Amino acid sequence: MRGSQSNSGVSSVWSAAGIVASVVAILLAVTFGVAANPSGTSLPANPNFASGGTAQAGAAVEPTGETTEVEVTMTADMTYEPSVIEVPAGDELVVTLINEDDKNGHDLVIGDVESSRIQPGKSETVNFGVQSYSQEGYCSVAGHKQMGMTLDVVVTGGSSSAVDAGGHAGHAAPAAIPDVVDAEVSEVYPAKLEPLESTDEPVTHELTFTVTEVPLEVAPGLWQTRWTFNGSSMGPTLHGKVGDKFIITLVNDGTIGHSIDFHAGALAPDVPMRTIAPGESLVYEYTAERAGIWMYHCSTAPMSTHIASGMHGAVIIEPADIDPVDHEFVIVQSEVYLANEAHSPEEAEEVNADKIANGTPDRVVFNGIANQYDQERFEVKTGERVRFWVLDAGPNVPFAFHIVGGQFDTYWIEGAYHLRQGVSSSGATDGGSQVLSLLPAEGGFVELEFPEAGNYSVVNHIMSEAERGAHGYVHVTD
Ligand SMILES: [Cu+2]
Repeated sequence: MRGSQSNSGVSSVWSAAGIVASVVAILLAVTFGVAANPSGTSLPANPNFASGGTAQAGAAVEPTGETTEVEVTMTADMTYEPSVIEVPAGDELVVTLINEDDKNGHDLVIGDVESSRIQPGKSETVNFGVQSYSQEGYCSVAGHKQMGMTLDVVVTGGSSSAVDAGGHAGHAAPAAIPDVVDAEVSEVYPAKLEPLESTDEPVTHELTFTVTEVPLEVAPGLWQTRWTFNGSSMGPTLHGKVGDKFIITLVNDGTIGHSIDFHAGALAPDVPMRTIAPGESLVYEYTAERAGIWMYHCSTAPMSTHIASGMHGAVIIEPADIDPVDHEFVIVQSEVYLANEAHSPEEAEEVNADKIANGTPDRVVFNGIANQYDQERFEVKTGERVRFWVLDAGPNVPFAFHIVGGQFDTYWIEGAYHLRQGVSSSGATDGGSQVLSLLPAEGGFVELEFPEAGNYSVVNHIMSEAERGAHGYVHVTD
């Protein structure tokens, strides 16, 4: 839907959606707080969120000393079978979980009890304890619950008022996660692009992309468990020219299924873009036929979650006659959706898939880390020619790339120059450009010279996104 909006309209649509979501969340909380739905067994019920007190009253149930044993299969369609478990009130619930999804790890959370992440073909028996009220169980792998991987635990014979009406209060829009005062990014992602070695011969690029799931810094002092290509805040930048061949070996060292989709090569996606299970690998081969700054990303569902977790990057295929410059930098914008306020790797949690679906990022970032180029600025000198390669990896937020105090004399987007060293595509010589406007997956480059020494802000000119971290500086010296 957002893709069809003009850029100027997007920011207002965005904030309007945010306001609507907040109002709806508040209304829900108020409605349920008053009505205290007496029987709705499909509602999530977490006593920790109880606001009306009804859940606590209903939760006190005599243990029967009996055990209800159930076998539940986890499927590749992101379902549990059966999807409803009936348990007499006071029984212990023991579930044998069998993962029949051949690509993904899954788990099951019921109340405070969580199974381990069960790998394809494996099973595990878990005691979820005495059941006193109906509640929803779900898979805690980021994005899976949102894809429908839930089941209902229906407690029979107990107090019918056991369902916690306050559960919805826990879904109200969370408070913004604040910046960490005086924190510095421990490892800044290098934005500098080295020039290609000059050869007219096609080059073969052979690389291994290893998928890992590791804690990384996403803003100064803030951490998140990221899903990565090769362990960094975004995947490596590949750089070549038309005619070059790329042979990428994808190795899945994660705990769930992953995949890769390179926009830089045209091919049938069926086989090379398939999801592979943990421990598996595949080889993805393509030849670059067209110039561009092409996105690549994990294409395993839900794709928004995999992209927002860090599984994206750029392939730069230079146009054949590109002009020489003194410096080249790469900026890939993406969004960060935090599940918690983690100030250390140990506290880090996976992405919050609800925030992705609601379009409420905590941070909007360049090369995977908010504000990192405020700390390590792009260093250039007056009069030097500088090229910025820019890509919007999304998954959701547009990118109005702008440099405060700068004007672009060269503007190339999605395969074509609109302006080259001050000459427009229609031959005019008096035009200039202020913003490179990109929707998710679009890319291009701009060039400019800086007229005098100073500090020039690099921003997403959708200013709320700049304020969320899509900001850096060019430091210009004489
Ligand atoms: Cu993935």
